[in-house]
Amino acid sequence: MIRFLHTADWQIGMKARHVASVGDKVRAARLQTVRRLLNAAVEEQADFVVVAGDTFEDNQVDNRMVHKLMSIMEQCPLPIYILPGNHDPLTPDSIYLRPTLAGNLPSNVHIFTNPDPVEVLPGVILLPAPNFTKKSTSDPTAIWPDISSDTINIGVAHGSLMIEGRYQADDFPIALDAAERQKLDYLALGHWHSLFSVGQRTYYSGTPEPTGFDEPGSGCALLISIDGPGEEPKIEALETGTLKWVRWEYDLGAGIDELRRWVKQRVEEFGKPETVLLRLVLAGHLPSDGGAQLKELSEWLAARLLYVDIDTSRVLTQPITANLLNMARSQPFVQALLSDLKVTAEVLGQPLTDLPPELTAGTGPSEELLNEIIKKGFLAEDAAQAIRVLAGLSEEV
Ligand SMILES: [Mn+2]
Repeated sequence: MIRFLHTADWQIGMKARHVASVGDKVRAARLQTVRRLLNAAVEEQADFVVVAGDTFEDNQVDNRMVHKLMSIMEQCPLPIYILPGNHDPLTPDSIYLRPTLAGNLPSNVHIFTNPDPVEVLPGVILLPAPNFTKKSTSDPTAIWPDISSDTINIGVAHGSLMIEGRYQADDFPIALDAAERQKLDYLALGHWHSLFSVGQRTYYSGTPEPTGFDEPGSGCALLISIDGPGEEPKIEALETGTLKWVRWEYDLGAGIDELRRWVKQRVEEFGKPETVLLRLVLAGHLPSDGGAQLKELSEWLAARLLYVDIDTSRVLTQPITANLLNMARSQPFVQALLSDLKVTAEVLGQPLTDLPPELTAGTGPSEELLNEIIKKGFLAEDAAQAIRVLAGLSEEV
């Protein structure tokens, strides 16, 4: 039996411009996470570690950061196999060709600089598919030679599985049956940041440390055990994340006091609030004195969490009805639009009750149009948002 750790998308040196004020902490956390996952690999008695691309944020990551990572890897007693991904491809300026790195690699660290199969243990073959560019329309796994099924064959690639609606044609598209076609026992993928699998043998490990607020299922690495050639791999996810990225949505309908209660209660449930980055997305109406109360809440959060961003771009600060009424009176088109939105929301079971009937007098959209809207996945939420946008415009006019 062999056992190895599959990880990817470390993105060491991440710029974290979206949370710039805590960028240093975010970068340090990524190194800490690498240390933790390598320790876990040793504790779990893995034979080696595979990093399936995007070890570095880009090919410009500074030498200081490179050295920090190398010294962490050097302390790991296991062989570590690194695949260049689309963030750190094998271009002429590749970080992997930089003399300070290439000339000082710890003896246990191996970079895949070509797609040749490598026998890492007797009877265990790694088939790497390094990225040589930032974008490509070719399947990176299509370059491997035929290989014997008497060995345990593990593909390592970085790109997008060709699932309709989830990939771009120039984003290293990977055939869904790549593992089958190549007689692989396991295909270790990188690029998608959330844990994801197709069948029993093709997995994205996800990033061991989330890079943003919209990466559910990230923050782990996979421990893979394979009994022998052709045997189904056993997969175990290990939690590795250092920081917690949280996105909450809240409608201000119940008032700011209720928001404050709701937020404080949820913050108390965090085991380590100082490791949490929070984006709180608000919607609805903010009363005229709401700004000061929100500021107070923001300060309360900032004192406890690592980072807080209260997103008020969907909030209406002015009473909208009068503006909309004026607009609707002078422009029949606007009135018809409001009417359509209102009826649509009602049909979808979420009536827009805060609009006066005068504003939305009308028959609403035709049944045909309505069916079309429902078919396209249009939600009442969108109707409410459309009205807010409209109200915002009416304030500007
Ligand atoms: Mn990538």
